[in-house]
Amino acid sequence: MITKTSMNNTNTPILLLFLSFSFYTHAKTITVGNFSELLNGISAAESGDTILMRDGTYTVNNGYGAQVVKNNIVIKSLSNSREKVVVTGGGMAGGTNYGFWISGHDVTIQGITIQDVTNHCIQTDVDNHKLRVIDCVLRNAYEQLLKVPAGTGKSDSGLVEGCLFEFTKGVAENYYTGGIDVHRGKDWVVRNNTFRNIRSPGGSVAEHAIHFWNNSENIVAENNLIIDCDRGIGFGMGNTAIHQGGIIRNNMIYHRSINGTDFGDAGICLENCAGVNVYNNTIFFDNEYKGAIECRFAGSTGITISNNLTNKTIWLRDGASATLTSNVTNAQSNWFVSTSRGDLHLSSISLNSVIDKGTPVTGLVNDFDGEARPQGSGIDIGADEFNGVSIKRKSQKMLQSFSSCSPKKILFIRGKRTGMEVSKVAINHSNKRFNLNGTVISSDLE
Ligand SMILES: [Ca+2]
Ligand SMILES: [Ca+2]
Repeated sequence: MITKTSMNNTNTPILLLFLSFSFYTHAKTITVGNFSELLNGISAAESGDTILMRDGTYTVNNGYGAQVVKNNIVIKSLSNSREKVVVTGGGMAGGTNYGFWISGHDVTIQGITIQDVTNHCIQTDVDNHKLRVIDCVLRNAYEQLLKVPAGTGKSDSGLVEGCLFEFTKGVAENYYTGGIDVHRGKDWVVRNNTFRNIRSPGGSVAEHAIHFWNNSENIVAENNLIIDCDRGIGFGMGNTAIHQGGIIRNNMIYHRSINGTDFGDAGICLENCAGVNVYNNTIFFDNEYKGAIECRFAGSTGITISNNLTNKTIWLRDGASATLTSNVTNAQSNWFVSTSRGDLHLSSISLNSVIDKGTPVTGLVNDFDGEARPQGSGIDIGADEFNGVSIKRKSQKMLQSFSSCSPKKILFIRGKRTGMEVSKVAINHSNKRFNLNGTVISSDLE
């Protein structure tokens, strides 16, 4: 059932006249437990209200989805467990258009899963402002998972943070799909999200995991993990309207080698983009595609590409220009913790090639993990700032040593990340022992 809780619940009669007014001016919470209650809750909500969704499955039963037309509404899970609060349609060919269709401004969707719909898990109306999608799962839509269509103005100040976008069977239903697809976006931040398997099954390449295209400006895409998607991050599209400004940094993008049909394409693609800064991303492809980062068309000017770590080309094509600084494009698999798992954190094997080898960039203050940069003597190339104690046991050598580590560092043994955090390291070369956190754990030092 639906329950409403006002922030004002005093029973003092003399104040009732005033409270009847303040009741409607104070935010309230509305708790719901199924899709019909969710629709009723959204209908009853006013600006500033929060709808709390109990754990459970919310089966879309109106063939369309939940429409949010009022401004300043929060819809979130009561438990903050996004896998336990599931809004589901009837499948990608099941006739349910959306999970949520949003024309209200300043709307937050948080801590829930939205899946198995025909069009989009979430779609806004045109010229939408301040959409926030936080800690959600968007999976299995026939078209793009999150869609912001083109109007005449801009859809501005959106935030997509900490979400998972995926196709659970490893590939999409058709090529006309993508992760985040925003037209005429301005001042959006897309950070700390994971994208998996946004891949075309045939016909043509799928859209990007993150795509801000015609007439977008000042977009920040940072600290995202993108695995096995046809295209990673795209600003602009085609040789038409210019995408202005923005930053793409600290993202990890991996694509495995796939037998059979695969449309693997660029990791980062700028098409007719002006003044975009692309720095400290890590891109590793085990497939055959040649371009890790691509800039296209003569409208692509004023672009800087710095400190990126790839095993594929940075490709300026079709008349594009860019300034390239301190990029490394010959990364090897063993420079990373585990390419097969898409874990592109640095291993100690990369020490001589990329660690402390980067160029300082204004605004670069942390890494993919949110850890402060620089660690050691300089910025590391790529998305990960190495924060480890590296020990090669069999070779009888210490690559680095620390008498104390603040903050804690991760222990690497022979280039592999262990689960051990190290706060204190002592090395005794006379008795061939080293001591981690007060415990002697090895005697094979020389
Ligand atoms: Ca460093
Ligand atoms: Ca790190």
